[in-house]
Amino acid sequence: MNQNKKVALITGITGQDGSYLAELLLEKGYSVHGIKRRASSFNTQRIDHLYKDQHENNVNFKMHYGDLTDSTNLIRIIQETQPDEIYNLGAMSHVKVSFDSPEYVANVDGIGTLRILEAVRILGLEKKTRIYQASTSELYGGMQENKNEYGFYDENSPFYPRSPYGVAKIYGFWITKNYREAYNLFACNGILFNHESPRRGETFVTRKITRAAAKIALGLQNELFMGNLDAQRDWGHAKDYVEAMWRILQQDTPEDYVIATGLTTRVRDFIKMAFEQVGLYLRFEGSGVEEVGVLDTINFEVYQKTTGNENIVSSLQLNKVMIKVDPNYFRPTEVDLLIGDPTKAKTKLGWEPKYNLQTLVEEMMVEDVKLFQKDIHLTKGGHTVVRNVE
Ligand code: NDP
Ligand code: GDR
Repeated sequence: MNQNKKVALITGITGQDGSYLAELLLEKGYSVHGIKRRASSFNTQRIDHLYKDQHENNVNFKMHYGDLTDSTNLIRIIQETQPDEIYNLGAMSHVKVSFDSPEYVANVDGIGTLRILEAVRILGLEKKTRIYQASTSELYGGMQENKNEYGFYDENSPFYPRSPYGVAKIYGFWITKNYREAYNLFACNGILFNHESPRRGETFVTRKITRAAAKIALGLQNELFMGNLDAQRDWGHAKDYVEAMWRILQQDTPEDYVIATGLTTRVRDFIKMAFEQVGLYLRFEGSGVEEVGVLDTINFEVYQKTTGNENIVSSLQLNKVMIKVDPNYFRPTEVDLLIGDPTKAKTKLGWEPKYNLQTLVEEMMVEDVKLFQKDIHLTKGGHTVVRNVE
């Protein structure tokens, strides 16, 4: 690795954000180290394009096996790499799944953060190493009375987490703040609202929808089972949000920042936007969208308009029931509405998102249509293509 470059260590590098952040830091001339978990099959699809033969000169991207549950491993990797910046993005990040594995989530998402902070202290790197902690809008829990006077969550809004994930992350938030105050560490929380992309994990709601819309348009799928269609989220693009992470660590003083778009959208409206990208328009059976209750079983009708996208749509049986609400996707406690106020980030960090929800949905749909068109070609060529469905 090149000795003169700034060094970054990313936990969670194989995830959505880790992959975009690695790209950004390499573009900025960093040497990038990432921690990946050992798995029984390949888990590096999102970063394979960054990988270089380690025997070449000046390789600036290196992976290390590791896990946030293993202090010895974290201490060793941090000692070896001597990072200027650590981005702690590793987490079991699925809110619904956290109800199934609450102890594991506490260990990884909560205590894992402590392990990183302690490793930096044990190694005497307090003055050298800056730390970014991936905090989340799930800390607010959607408590409407805790929004600020303008109706947003900001850096001063109280927390009220509503899942084992949120509770584990609140430990991560406070231990980061505590180590900053107790030991003068340059450790910051980015309180990021939902952010998505074509690389989003397939079981999060936006990607589940864009994949399904693409498959339905291509005639590969007939039905989509969803959870709470009335949840509202402040959705941005992951590429914009990793830029904010980097900016947070370039400041003179360590502080916490909300990163959000300031707009919120219902899940059902995201569905409509995604389907419209492939020329499919949704309406509810016998009633307008607004009249349907949250927990009802809902049947959608799909109809087609002439939009110029007809070439994508194939063998679709119109007016067939396509989308149903399955209570299995409901959470024991739900976060109904999130909307963030990014004013501090915009004024202090000079952060400005390049995407809006429309361009985000367009990009995700284009990529998912391409993905499944490729599958169709492969299948026609006699190959077996297996992709999991949620
Ligand atoms: P992903 O789920 O896409 O990625 C999570 C990453 O963490 C993966 O690389 C995963 O590895 C790794 N990981 C999981 N468990 C462990 C472990 N025990 N030890 C080490 N690494 C582990 O999440 P995102 O990229 O979307 O999010 C990045 C971070 O930001 C997470 O901490 C998330 O909680 C937080 N966040 C995300 C938001 C969003 O909307 N995306 C919003 C706010 C916060 P593997 O690939 O092997 O599973
Ligand atoms: P979230 O994201 O829980 O906000 O956490 P997710 O996309 O899973 O859910 C968003 C909302 O959609 C509702 N929903 C469904 N969700 C999923 N996954 N599948 C469904 O079928 C479905 N139907 C409706 C959910 O109930 C919820 O209200 C994400 C993660 O990235 C966290 O790691 C991060 O901290 C927060 O965003 C900010």
